[in-house]
Amino acid sequence: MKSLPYFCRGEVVRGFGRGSKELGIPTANFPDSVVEHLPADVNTGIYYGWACVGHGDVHKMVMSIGWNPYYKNSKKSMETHVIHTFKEDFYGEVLSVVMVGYIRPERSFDSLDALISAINSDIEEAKLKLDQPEFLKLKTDNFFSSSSHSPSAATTAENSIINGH
Ligand code: ADP
Ligand code: RBF
Ligand code: MG
Repeated sequence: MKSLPYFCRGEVVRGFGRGSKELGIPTANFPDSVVEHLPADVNTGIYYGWACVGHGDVHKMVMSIGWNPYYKNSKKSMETHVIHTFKEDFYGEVLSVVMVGYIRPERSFDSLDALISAINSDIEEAKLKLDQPEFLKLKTDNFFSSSSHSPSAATTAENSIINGH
């Protein structure tokens, strides 16, 4: 995938509310504007990379892009689970991410438990992969310390400038 690493940011919006309640794995959803800017070669599926909320610390993340076949969503989503325990929700804040690698395609499962196990193995794989020097260096990329982290900047025309790499 020649578009990786792929940098983007956007305001965290409300999704279906299923991540934390049903799965125990919250996912911060990006608005449509961010989803629509994805390059054509960034396929749907599960990715790993780095993420930061507002001006906060950079953490490991896993991201799901697509239609959640287990739930048969009609709308394409881009949802990030940040591998960190936050004290509070961060709806309305700006989430900055860099996607660095691809894990697997999205698929359906026979049970909710099977989906949860798959997500937990994705998290373990992401943790290991991101410790490799080539990926670790992106954690300190200037992208995460640049100034355009305000919700207004991220939701307006600036998306066309800040998405991409
Ligand atoms: P929604 O369907 O609205 O996205 P979720 O159940 O997926 O609801 O929960 C996502 C929300 O949980 C995020 O928008 C964020 O505010 C909060 N949250 C708390 N901890 C995390 C985390 N580690 N990763 C992602 N989101 C988190
Ligand atoms: N949903 C699916 O339907 N199939 C999947 O294979 C799948 N894999 C996921 C992997 C990760 C790492 C994450 C964070 C989410 C995944 N999801 C998948 C999305 C999940 O169904 C979604 O986060 C919840 O429905 C909450 O919106
Ligand atoms: Mg979510």
